[in-house]
Amino acid sequence: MKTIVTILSMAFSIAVQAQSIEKFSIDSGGASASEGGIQILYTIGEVNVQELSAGNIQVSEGFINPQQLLIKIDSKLFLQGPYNAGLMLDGLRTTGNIPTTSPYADAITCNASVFTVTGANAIIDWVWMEIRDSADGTTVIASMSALLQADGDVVANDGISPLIINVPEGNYYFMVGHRNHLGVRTANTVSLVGGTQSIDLTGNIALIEGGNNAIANMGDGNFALFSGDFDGNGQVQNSDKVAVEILRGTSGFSNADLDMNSEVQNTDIQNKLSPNIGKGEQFTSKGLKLYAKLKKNN
Ligand SMILES: [Ca+2]
Ligand SMILES: [Ca+2]
Repeated sequence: MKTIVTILSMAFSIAVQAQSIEKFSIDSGGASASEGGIQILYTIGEVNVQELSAGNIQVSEGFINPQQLLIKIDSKLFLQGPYNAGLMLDGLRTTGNIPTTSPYADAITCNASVFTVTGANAIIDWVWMEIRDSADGTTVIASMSALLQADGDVVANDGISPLIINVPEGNYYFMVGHRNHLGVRTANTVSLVGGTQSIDLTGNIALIEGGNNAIANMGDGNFALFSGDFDGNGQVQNSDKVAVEILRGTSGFSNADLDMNSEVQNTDIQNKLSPNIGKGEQFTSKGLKLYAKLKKNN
């Protein structure tokens, strides 16, 4: 809209100068203007491709390109590993072990200063978000890394703002994943339109595909993504346990650190992996998780 108005304004400005006619502006709501044998009629959204000329005046009209609305997603989720009484513990942050580069495929970065925030908005870790096709819940339309706050808010890489996604307005499945937790997908499509859309995955199990098989009931009204998927294959299995066992005693940013306190310990296995063996993601990820980048040795 802005483009065509500008073109028309410029064209008419030229005409005005050539004809020495008093200047005036064309508003953006649709109107008509005429001078020197040329009449311009326009409405917003109208496609009108033609050349107009009279004497030395020439006006070109073209396509109006619709501007895509920005969609903001204000989502919320909990991870079972660091979950503690309505918040998540930020042990990775306090030990300086969250990388400024996302571990997922897009490898976006953040400023280290986002990790200085404490309390409910302290950053816990990176998570992965996908917008999937309404006609096929396995087809990914858009995806991105995001940061997770202690109170469950999923934010952009500035540590504060809602995520902004670049997709046409419409209905989509929404999926969230984490490097050592089982991802979840919405049971139904979510309507995404311009403005900020709230998608809270912490308190209503009916929103989650697979219900109780997909997400852990924390017993206090909140639900959290199952911990224990060390190798990121979408299932918590004995093979995850075996792999974590040999990493006990190591520290840092590790998929084996299931409670996310920066240490790989027996408690990670006993409390955050073994109880979940047999659990699996309740949506199709087409084999290995597309979002998993970290492998066994991390
Ligand atoms: Ca696994
Ligand atoms: Ca741990």
